[in-house]
Amino acid sequence: MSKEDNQFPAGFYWGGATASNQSEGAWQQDGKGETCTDHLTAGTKDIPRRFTKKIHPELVYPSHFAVDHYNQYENDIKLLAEMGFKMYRFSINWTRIFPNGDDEFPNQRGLDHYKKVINCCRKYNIEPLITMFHYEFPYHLTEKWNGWQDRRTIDCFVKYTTTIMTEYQDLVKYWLTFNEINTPLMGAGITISLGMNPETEDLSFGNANEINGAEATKIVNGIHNQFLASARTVIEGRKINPNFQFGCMIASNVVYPYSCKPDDVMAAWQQQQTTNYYCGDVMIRGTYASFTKSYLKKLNATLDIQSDDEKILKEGHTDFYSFSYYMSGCATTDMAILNQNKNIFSTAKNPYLEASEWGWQIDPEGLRYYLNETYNRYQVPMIIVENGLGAKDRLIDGTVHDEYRIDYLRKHIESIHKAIEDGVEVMGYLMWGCIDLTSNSTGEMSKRYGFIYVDMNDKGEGTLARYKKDSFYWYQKLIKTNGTDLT
Ligand code: BGP
Repeated sequence: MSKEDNQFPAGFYWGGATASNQSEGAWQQDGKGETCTDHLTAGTKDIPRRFTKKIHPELVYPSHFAVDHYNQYENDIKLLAEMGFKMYRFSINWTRIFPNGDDEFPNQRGLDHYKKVINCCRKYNIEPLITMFHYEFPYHLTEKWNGWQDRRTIDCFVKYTTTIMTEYQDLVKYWLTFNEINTPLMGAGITISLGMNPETEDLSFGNANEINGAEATKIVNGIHNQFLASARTVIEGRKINPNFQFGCMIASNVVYPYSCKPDDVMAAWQQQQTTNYYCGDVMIRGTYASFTKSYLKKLNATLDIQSDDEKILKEGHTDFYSFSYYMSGCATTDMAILNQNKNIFSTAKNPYLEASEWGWQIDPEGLRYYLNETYNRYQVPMIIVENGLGAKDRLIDGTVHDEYRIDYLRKHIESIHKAIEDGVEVMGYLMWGCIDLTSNSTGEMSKRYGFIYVDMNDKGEGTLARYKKDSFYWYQKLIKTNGTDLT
């Protein structure tokens, strides 16, 4: 691609993303309460993370230490600024503001902390993008009401979001209400996202086809309550500052038919509808998709829609579409193929694609496809808020030669450029885990994404020193040239 061809729109938001529970550590500092994620042990690719009701000192809980971003944010944001970041996405941890989720008054130390973080971004002309909920559910509300199963959780969430929107009304413009709101429908996040049934949590995904009956009813109603909480947040937010912009956040699921057999084509189409559009439609259009009835029937689930719900959803829809993109998969009705080749999102492996060390199949073309597909449906600005390669890095002489990561990012960014040429309105690109952090699915520190290496191992041991990888300088150059120099 020649340099002239590779122009990104002026004002394009280049940057990166993190989440409180995976980067901050300091899990009990300054009056923070416990989240469900604080109860998850570390796992590996083959050993699932476990939820423990009690915290056992001999076990490893990654969120307790992470990379100490809570105390090191100033230096970290300075490094992001050195790369030329235009936007930084991070989450506010609900339990730093309301430690139990249902407290009468907010925790001032939590509010002060995030004000400092936001001001630090502003100092470097970095636009903050705040995720209000990124798998940081107050454990107290899990014990009290089984999380999002209970409608009273909606009021608690709206109180929390109204508090932070009021507090930061002149400092923040862009907000995401719920991270990857659709993951429970893909078989993960029942505890960390919905705050339900801790003992059954399985973050290895892959069991979406088994969700049915009473379990499915709980999930669809839990998500419905999150839809309402999001919509009410948007409605309240617009009163606080009419310039606020709200985004949905969907874990994108690109599903190809495994073969051209019509059954496979239909299976792929249906999976894309139910995993992407079921939530996307409510969040962007403010209404449930037409296929909802047949989908609920298939799940044997009943959705409890009450009198004002539809009006609230309609009024509180979000303004832009954000999503994470890591991989694609294939759909087939042939259970032998599916079970033999199962991919992370209950899909079959694509024989044409390579995979990361964790089995996530790398497919830059799928990103162009997804951007086009989704934009055609919603016609609202889109932003990629997570994308990247989790890999084992080797620190040699104070740096990491991560050409594999540069190669991954380059191909995905080229694909975004093609989508822009196709006519898709793309606001920005935020690389996931711009500074190394703990993995969500496995809890490992050794699954690294960052431009910045952090000296910390899977057990939480290390100096926490930060080192710039080769990709750091590559991204710096790319931002400086607004995407024209991808070499
Ligand atoms: C998304 C989550 C992130 C992040 C990312 C990478 O699902 O929103 O929190 O962790 O996936 O996944 P992992 O950390 O498992 O490699």
